[in-house]
Amino acid sequence: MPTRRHPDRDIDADVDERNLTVTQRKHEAAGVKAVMVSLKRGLESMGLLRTTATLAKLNQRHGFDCPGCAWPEEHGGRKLAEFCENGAKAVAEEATKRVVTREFFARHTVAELQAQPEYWLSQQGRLTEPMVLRAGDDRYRPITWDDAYGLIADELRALDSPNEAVFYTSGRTSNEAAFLYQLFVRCLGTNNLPDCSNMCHESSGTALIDSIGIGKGSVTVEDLILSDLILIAGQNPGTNHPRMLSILEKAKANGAKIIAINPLPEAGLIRFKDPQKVHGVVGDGVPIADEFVQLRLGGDMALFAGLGKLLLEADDRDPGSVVDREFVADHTAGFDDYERRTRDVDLETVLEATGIDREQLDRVAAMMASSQRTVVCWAMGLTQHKHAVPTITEITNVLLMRGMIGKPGAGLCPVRGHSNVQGDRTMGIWEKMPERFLKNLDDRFGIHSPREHGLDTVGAIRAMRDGNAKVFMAMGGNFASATPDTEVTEAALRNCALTVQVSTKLNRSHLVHGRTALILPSLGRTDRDIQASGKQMVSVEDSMSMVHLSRGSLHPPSEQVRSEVAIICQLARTVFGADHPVPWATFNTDYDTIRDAIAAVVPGCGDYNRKVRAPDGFQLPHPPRDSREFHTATGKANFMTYPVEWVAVPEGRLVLQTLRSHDQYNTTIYGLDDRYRGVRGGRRVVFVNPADLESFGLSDGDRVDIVSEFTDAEGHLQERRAKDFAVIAYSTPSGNAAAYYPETNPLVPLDHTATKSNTPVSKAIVIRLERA
Ligand SMILES: Nc1nc2c(c(=O)[nH]1)N[C@H]1C(S)=C(S)[C@@H](COP(=O)(O)OP(=O)(O)OC[C@H]3O[C@@H](n4cnc5c(=O)[nH]c(N)nc54)[C@H](O)[C@@H]3O)O[C@H]1N2
Ligand SMILES: Nc1nc2c(c(=O)[nH]1)N[C@H]1C(S)=C(S)[C@@H](COP(=O)(O)OP(=O)(O)OC[C@H]3O[C@@H](n4cnc5c(=O)[nH]c(N)nc54)[C@H](O)[C@@H]3O)O[C@H]1N2
Ligand SMILES: [Mo]
Repeated sequence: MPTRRHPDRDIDADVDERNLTVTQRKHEAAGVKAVMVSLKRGLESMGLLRTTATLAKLNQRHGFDCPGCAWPEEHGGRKLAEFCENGAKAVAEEATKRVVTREFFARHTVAELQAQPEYWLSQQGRLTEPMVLRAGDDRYRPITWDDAYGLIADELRALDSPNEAVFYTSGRTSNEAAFLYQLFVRCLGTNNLPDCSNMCHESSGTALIDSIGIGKGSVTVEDLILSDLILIAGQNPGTNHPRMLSILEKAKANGAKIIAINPLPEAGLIRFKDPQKVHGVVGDGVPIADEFVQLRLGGDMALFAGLGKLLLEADDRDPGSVVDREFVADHTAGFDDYERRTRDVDLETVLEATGIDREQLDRVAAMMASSQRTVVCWAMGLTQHKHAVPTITEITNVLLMRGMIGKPGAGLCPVRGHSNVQGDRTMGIWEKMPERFLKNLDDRFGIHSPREHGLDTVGAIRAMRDGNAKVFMAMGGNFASATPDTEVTEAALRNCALTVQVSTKLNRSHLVHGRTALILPSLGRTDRDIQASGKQMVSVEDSMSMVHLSRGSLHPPSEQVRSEVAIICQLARTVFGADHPVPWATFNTDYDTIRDAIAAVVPGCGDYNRKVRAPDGFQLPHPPRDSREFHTATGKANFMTYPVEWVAVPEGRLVLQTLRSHDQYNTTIYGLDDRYRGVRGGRRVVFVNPADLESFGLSDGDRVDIVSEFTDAEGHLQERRAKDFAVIAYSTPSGNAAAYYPETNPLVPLDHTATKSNTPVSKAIVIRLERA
């Protein structure tokens, strides 16, 4: 087994953005180029043998789950390695032979590292041993694991209440680790379990729980293939869920029509070349979208309200042809109210809010009216708006009216981000888990879980800012960079007595720290995990509720790196002592024992150890999908109505969305190119409609500061500034701009969150551009 390189120097990462070039944006995604890119990247950081060995195990039945995204495999599809460019990048990032050692930390003060961009930090390689930054010291020093656990235990004991501690989770954590983490936190006595989902699909969960009684999507991959119409709203699958494209291509081959709803003409929605098929290699690619609805940011709620009205009118012309009366009568509540309100929708308002023309609205309505099997897919373009929850509710209303839930080929498809973000929730990572789960937990272990709701991500930042939370621990992720209002968040983290980061790679959250700070290096998905009883495996849940095993096989970056499970168990033993009702030592020894506990506690997970070992794993129950049962307050699926909202653009201003380039995984930057959008060698760019540029007297390539404007809770006008961006004339609706996350997170106001879900509004920030 090849060992990892221990460099005595830093890894070069070209972070000079002065070589920025902009070319034509790409119309198609994937193709041979993508495969070449992925192999090259693997070769550079993993070496040839390791690259072939690793990519061959990706998403295989006996391999590991891709840490790239939560898109599922097809049934039986896990026999063949299916990989995509961005999955390979995610793997290479973790499986890299580069390492960050104690010598690295000795060479650099924290202040020096702070001056490095995120890209440089992640390029240094895998973390190899626990490090501590003590109060007053200028750099991280090695610490033993036992001393690290002791330090955390001391700080936790010093708190007046367990509610002064916050435990964040990012969505890569396995089901086993997530289950133990929430158990540890609830044994401590708090529900402060914010997670990345709070910034991601929280709005989907919130809307769907009210409407259909479960916060998860109602379709499988097979449903997509069977559907005759797929709407893709607010999602860029070519970059963020590339494997979804091959399913879309299959659906298209079966005759499905696809409607892309997006302010930007994203590559992949327009054309896709399948690298595993010959015609993808030589041909022009298959045009994916039959209709491209280039709507204004935040126009989706109005769009679906308008479509609802047109569908009701189509039903008037041919009663029963559009509204599924039987489904509505048997399975839903609130239709009359919905119908009355939707008939009143003003189509002029819809056209203004969306910026599309009446002909296109009619065309889309006609496609929906004649469809027998409709799926609607969505991601961050819908969830990160102030009116995200009502928007997703409106989409649900339209599908309910048409009886498109709980039948083959139709349904709701929120496409999740992190590879196990959905599983973490199932396992109890939520600041407000339902009573049934908590009671099961208490019964199984003889503990008393707290019932008072805990802090979500935004709540946690406020609590740390105000001195109400003093210990911050993160199971993965990069809290400092991923959260909104960077300046405020960084000050909040610095306000803590202790910050603890369980991580695989160096990131900014290690450098924005409390009075004392710990870095605890953990194994990743690709690493082999050996405990006292032998080799361990973990399990994950994908975007469509399929649960399956994942087995890493690579040699870990050092002997000192621990699994997340081991870290939690050892910490719990230090905090609670050996005499505790939870068998932490046993859990650590054999992960099957954790799965037995999961089977007893988590609804739908009975007989977990056996079911998860089936070749393709097993699917968690989903009452609406399985049997058209809706566990809501009314016992039916609810039509819910909210006043139609959209995003107005103030005079002389723009509304900015923050999004991902083709060369990053959230805050981990792989490189400075966004090939599909034609940007090379730089990330500090802002995409603006050419007419807007002209009206501001700016031209393509000019340097600007982006200044966001908002009113705070006291009604005062506030500003935030992100400096020195190049403007790029781009196809985006007039009044709308786009720039990359996390560079623009300083512009997102902390208190600017979605109604009901409290998700930061990362897709609609009012800005002005100032010449730099
Ligand atoms: N390679 C790679 N894969 C990833 C990630 C990654 O960073 N890199 N991140 C993972 C994670 S955690 C997540 S959550 C997903 C994110 O997956 P996406 O949601 O695809 O990610 P974003 O880049 O935020 O893209 C948002 C899309 O919505 C569009 N949009 C923005 N506002 C609106 C709007 O108001 N209406 C409509 N209709 N469209 C809008 C944007 O133009 C863009 O196409 O991807 C996951 N997969
Ligand atoms: N402005 C703006 N902000 C956003 C978004 C946006 O669209 N716009 N998107 C939001 C969304 S959708 C999300 S999901 C969040 C993402 O927020 P996070 O999940 O917090 O961020 P990531 O960048 O995915 O975290 C990367 C870090 O996780 C660690 N890591 C990776 N794998 C593992 C592992 O297996 N174990 C452990 N312990 N650590 C690991 C590495 O150290 C790496 O540096 O950001 C949100 N923030
Ligand atoms: Mo996400």
